[in-house]
Amino acid sequence: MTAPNETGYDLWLRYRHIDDGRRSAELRGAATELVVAGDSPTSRAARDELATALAAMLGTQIPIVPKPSRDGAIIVGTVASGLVGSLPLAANARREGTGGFVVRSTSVNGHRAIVVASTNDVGAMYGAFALLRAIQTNAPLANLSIADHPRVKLRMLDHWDNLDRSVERGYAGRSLWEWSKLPDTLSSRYHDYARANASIGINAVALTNVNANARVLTPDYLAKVAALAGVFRAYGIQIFLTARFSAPIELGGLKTADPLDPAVRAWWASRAHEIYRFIPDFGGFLVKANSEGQPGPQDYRRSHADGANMLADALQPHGGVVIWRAFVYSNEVPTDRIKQAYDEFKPLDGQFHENVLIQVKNGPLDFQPREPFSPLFGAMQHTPLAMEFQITKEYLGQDTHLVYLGAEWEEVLKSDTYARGKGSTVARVIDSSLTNTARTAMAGVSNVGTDTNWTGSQFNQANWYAFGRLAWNPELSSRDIADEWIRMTFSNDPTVVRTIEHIMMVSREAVVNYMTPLGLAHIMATNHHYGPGPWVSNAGRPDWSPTYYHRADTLGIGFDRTPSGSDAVEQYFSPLRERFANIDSTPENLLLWFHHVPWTYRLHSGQTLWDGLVAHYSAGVDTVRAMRREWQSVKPAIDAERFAQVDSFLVIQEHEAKWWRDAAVDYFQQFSRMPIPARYEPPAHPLSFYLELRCPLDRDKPRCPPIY
Ligand code: BDP
Repeated sequence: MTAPNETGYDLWLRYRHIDDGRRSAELRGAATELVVAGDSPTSRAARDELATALAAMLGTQIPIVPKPSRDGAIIVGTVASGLVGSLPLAANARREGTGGFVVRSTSVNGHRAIVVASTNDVGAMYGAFALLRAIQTNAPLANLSIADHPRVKLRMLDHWDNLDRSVERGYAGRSLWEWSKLPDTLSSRYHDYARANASIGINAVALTNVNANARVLTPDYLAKVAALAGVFRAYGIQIFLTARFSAPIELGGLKTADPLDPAVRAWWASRAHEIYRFIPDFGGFLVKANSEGQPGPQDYRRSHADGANMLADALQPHGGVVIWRAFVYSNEVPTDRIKQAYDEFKPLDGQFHENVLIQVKNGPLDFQPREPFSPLFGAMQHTPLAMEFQITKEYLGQDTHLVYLGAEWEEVLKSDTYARGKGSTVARVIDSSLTNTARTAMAGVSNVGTDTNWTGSQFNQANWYAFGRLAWNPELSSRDIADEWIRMTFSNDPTVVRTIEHIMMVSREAVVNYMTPLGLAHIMATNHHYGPGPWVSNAGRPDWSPTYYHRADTLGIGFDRTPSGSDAVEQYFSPLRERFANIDSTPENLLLWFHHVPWTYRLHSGQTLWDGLVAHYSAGVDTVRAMRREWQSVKPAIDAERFAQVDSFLVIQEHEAKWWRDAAVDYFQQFSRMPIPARYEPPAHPLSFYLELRCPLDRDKPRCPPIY
């Protein structure tokens, strides 16, 4: 039987009818009636989700009753409701804290039941989603025993959405926020977006681009934001806005935005007051300042701490927080760009007010396919540091390339900073188990837009999903997360799960290989960041140019960041700094990040660096070819519509992997002057061909015409 076509709109919340007779009988026995305590908007959201999902999976409505009366009730509620039964269960639920819950197969008044209990409505809703996940992923229902809670308090999506509905680095259509129709018209997508986020524990969203427009802080827009907050609130989601640092000048008519100027401080205080009049549970501001031309406190010779603290003081009476980004670099500063965030922020450790978090990109450069973790993690132990991952794959093939980012993020989170000796992982900085800061946060730059499938491709949904799950618990394994997502999104068939999981798990190393192997970075085309451009040397400023990063010459390739070079290694704790400073102990996958390496250097494989570079580039292409074959093998189990979309994108990915590989190999060969080993295909075209390729001017989806 062929599966009915799906667009992907339903994400991982598909709740398809269960055809397997055994499983269907099991669920029928475990879900004879539904009891959801309370009538808050959040309890109603949980009840509606469960009722709709169970009806769809069973093919019949189950009764919603006020009290359990027979075997097989699903009972959801807070401990205070008294409905969720026994004391030990209540004690467990309490231990899980805010947002935490237990899901347990148990007995209530002599009847078999599944109980979802929490101390709070949002926790009970998360528990309901966890139960639905267990059902969708085929977990046995007779002995459920889940106790879980979020390890990170703010789990946030950052939308880089502009007020004209364009999306910076968005590859999935336009912005979801229909500003011109708000507040009177509420798109049904807002609700589905909130459900999807809540189902993975996301509890905050920044609606607007970090390259901010001050107008979002005006009453006209605040009324629109309040309407969105009205939809999101039931799902436990708080709204943040980006604050343009110069807003007091642009909106307030002041002559300055100096954070120490009393009039400026008063302006922000009254703006905050007004925001909270519209949105009483407003989360706070996300700020990009003195970065890439954005205004900031340094325009007035004040520090990042002065700027952040001024906004923090404005929000403090209302309980709001400032999330201040550490993504700063300046072309007036002559040092290695990757050192600058640390140089700026490390000296400010301890100077930020209590309601400030510093948001740090995972690596010290800019969301490249592979970077070492940012040395700020672990270095600022008196300041809450938020992780910033990029879900939208600006540098990793954007909408079309299949790249599962869970693997990348796991690598970052598991990295050991050695800040307090061995075991001081980045995850432990983020969840504060290492640093003990009261506030914790993880943010992901959203990949969501108006495309029917939300994220531009079916597999990009997995990255939204994985982000939420890792923000909930940074110790989760990306493989386990992939497993859940595949089961909910495609199928529980073991062969399908195994095959797709394999595709996903190899996909990240594939993209590293065909774009930037062995620690290369930032060698993509300028502006749109799509496709290879290692030859670019005039991208406006030196540290935007690929040649600045790869430094290929006839002697070798790579950026010397040892003490004899930029000494960026010095920003890491021992023993990492020594490990990275020494070419022999540097992990090979970061070799060219830290060293300028002779072409004839011997890699662990025994190959010369040049041969190894060609081997990695070729392996990237080969892996994509294998991914295509593997995808073909699951065809019978996937609906035609989604199958075909993924399949056609894999064709693009294979072409473009080869384009990347051939262009890079041609280009670097000019410097190595060594032959391409006979066992690898020669590039399809000479370098001049790639140099002359021009991508069409499509701002949203830059893509070169097929070239093979
Ligand atoms: C870079 C993007 C740019 C963003 C910037 C940022 O190319 O569009 O504005 O990051 O994070 O990756 O602020």
